Amino acid sequence: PTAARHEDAMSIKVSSPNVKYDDANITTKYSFQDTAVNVVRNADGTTEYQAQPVSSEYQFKTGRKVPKTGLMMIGWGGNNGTTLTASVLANRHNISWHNKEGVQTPNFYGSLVRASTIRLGHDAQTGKDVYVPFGSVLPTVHPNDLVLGGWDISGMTIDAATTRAKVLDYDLQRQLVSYTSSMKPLPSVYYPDFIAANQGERADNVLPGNDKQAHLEQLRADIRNFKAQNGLEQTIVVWTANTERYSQIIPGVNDTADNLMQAIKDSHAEVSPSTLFVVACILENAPYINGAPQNTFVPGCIELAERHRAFIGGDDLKTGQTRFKTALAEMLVNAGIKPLSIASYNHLGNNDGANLSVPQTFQSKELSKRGVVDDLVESNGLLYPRAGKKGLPGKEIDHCIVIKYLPAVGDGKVAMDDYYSELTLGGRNRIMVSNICEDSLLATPILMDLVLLAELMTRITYTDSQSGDADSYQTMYSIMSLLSFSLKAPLAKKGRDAVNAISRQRNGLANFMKALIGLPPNDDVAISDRIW
Ligand code: NAI
Ligand code: DG6
Repeated sequence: PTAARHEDAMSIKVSSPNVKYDDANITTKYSFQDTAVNVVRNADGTTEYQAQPVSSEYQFKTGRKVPKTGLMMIGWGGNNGTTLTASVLANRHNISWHNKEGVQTPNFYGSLVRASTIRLGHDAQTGKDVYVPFGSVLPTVHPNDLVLGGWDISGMTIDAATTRAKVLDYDLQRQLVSYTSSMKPLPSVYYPDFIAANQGERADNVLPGNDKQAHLEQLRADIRNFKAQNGLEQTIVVWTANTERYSQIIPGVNDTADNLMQAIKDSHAEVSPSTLFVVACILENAPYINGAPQNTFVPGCIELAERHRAFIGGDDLKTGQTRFKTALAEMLVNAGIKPLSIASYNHLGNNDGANLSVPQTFQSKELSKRGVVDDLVESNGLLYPRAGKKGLPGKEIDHCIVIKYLPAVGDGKVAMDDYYSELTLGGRNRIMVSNICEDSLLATPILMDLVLLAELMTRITYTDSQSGDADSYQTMYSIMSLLSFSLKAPLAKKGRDAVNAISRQRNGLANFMKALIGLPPNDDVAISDRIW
């Protein structure tokens, strides 16, 4: 038997003149309320904020039919790829297993979509808050239904790769073998210059030659074949392969869509494997998510995605240390306490750690881990004035990232953080946090969420035309910024701010979901609690 599905046992029906259900879609009218501000700097040195409430009217249409969906993992034979596979299979087949704690049963703990709730509203009788499972607000793919596949430069079948990963209890590994022994990753693109040399020994499953155009065609064919062989209506592709070094951004090579396509034809050295994959996905209309920190989405790639109205999302999974940081730093700054420095140490012993032990790949990870408090600093000009007092940090937090490879700790990454803050009257506050991550078990549900949400994004269309004319509906913008809750360095449209603060990310997503079923956002005004 398959594990119980909460959506089978409950449903949400919205009764409102702004909501229309038919067999195919939920159509809603949504009024987006915000405040437009003119900042006027007066000649006498004062500043006036001229604020005006504004509203914009939209109609959203969300497809109700969940398509048969495939998930192709790049790096399928790695720790995350094998653990995600195990999670889907264990849940799908309801496999229980023994470890030293006793009998374990599968679940989706750690998944925003499958294990968290959203406040729907208040109970009409008692006034108490009513919460519903996140995944029940709109139809989403059930992870048990995902058809799994992917690529790896290592040709190990998934049973052997699961053993290599050393993440799961042996009794679970053992029971998965009958499913995983026939799962073999497709040969992948391997350009050794982009990842650490210590990965070379596992690269026994690679596409021959150096012709990048031929590699692109092969990846496109792989996606098409996977779809056809499995009768899929949708396929999502995630990069859960090694962190690559940054690609150089070179005018004439990867700065525009046309230049990037030409650079692939020319097999230019700066076209990375991950960029080749995303180009293949854009051309095959398969949403692509980057679970690692490298700059896969070079400007030419973003332009190509925009041109094809294809969906892309990234970068880098927000799992342990960073998730905590974007919660704790937000709490401190929003409480008016000034973090002066954050020192973040990590040691880990899995293959990700081995790959990050060289400067080029470490730098990609360092950049993605270090940028995550920038928006908080930007938000509070009282704590972080543009120019710091002499000798003191101004518009910044001293923030250092250290990652060391320590094979003995395996997948149990140790993260240690020292938050050093300034209090009133010259006081100092120190919070030291230690976090043993079980990296892949944190990452797997997050990868799953990204896939489920990306698929949902493909079923949403909107119009700002008041007629709601069917022809006026268009798909969402190519960069899926609503995925940011699960990402360390959320990609944003050029000129827009990326949001890192975790409660803003979650509220944004939850309120967007509510808008799609015609409900107002949770604004926490809770008026009745305040006035009587
Ligand atoms: P891993 O090293 O165990 O797995 C990566 C897999 O990618 C390996 O099997 C490798 O053979 C394969 N690979 C390398 N280059 C490839 C290519 N060009 N094509 C196809 N396959 C390729 O790493 P793990 O722990 O699974 O992490 C995967 C990625 O996710 C890493 O980039 C890591 O930095 C990132 N990440 C992991 C998090 C975690 O908590 N586990 C959190 C955030 C990001
Ligand atoms: C060292 O931090 C290794 C990394 O791959 C991380 O384990 C991973 O990026 C998760 O990072 P975080 O900061 O979300 O725990």
